[in-house]
Amino acid sequence: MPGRSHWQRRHVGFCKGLSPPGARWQIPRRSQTAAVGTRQAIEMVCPVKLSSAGYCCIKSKIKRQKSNVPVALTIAGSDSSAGAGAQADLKTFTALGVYGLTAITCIVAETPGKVSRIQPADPEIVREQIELLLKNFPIAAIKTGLLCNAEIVAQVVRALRKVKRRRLVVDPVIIATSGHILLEHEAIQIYQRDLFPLATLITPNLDEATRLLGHPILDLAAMHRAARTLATKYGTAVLLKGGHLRGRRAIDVFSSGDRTTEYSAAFLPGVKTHGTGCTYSAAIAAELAKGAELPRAIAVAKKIVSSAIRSHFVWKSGRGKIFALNPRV
Ligand code: PXL
Repeated sequence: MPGRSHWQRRHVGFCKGLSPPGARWQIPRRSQTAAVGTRQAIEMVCPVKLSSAGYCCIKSKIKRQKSNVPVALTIAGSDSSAGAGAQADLKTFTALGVYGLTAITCIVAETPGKVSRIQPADPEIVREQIELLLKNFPIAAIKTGLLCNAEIVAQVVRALRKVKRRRLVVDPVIIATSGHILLEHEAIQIYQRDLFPLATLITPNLDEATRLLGHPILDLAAMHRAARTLATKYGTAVLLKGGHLRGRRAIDVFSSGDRTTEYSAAFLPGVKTHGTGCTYSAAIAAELAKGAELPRAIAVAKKIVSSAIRSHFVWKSGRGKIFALNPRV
């Protein structure tokens, strides 16, 4: 039915089987509106007078229709500048054709490069958001971002333990690109003891891995060793992001304990990125939600991040330039 709106196609399609051959369809004008599935909406397009049974039959068909768009949940902070946090995750999910849900852990007042203030959410409301969403949506993958404090990490662990077939990407957001410390010592301990073992994948950057291992990681060989050590230590797969080494290529090292693999892309200098880690882990979660295996999900996500940096936005601001990633396929 070319040229007809989704609304028209839906109702006309359902009514057609019930009408006599040659019946003329009433296609509503744009100004005529009625909610999808209501009796008024169905009568507006149907060429015959419907009996109650006919109406019920159409209505139940409309009700039974279900979407097959994959669903992913992000448990993360809100970044006012929308380059990182839950906002970045939602943009990435949408770019990859995944329906995104959010459980907000804190509100961060910031612009790229400067965190001004962080207001944590009540840990109970964080858990309630997650549990409510898990009960009501077919969530195929979950990612965590900034969890803010020890109480919130504990509640997130409590909610996630109940998830059966868990596809969970944990981005251990400890330090912002600006250098701002985002997580205190006690929270990091709960991550290590309780959250990492639940994860399908953890995605530390070099600063975060240094904090977890207690020693600096200075070159690619050290990255391979560190990725293996972290995978063994926490019993989960690890993607150690090397973007901060500032070579000609941005190389990440994946380890699932027994072997390590490199994911490499050209390093793009001069773009002051903010939210690359969030975008990367969200893209991995989105691909997992679509059914990809971990190595393929990482490969696709790496391409998305590189493209988001390459096609960045830039604006003039009072103190120079302001950059934003542009996640798209
Ligand atoms: O990029 C780390 C990060 C994650 N999540 C939120 C943030 C930031 C950085 O500041 O604000 C909400």
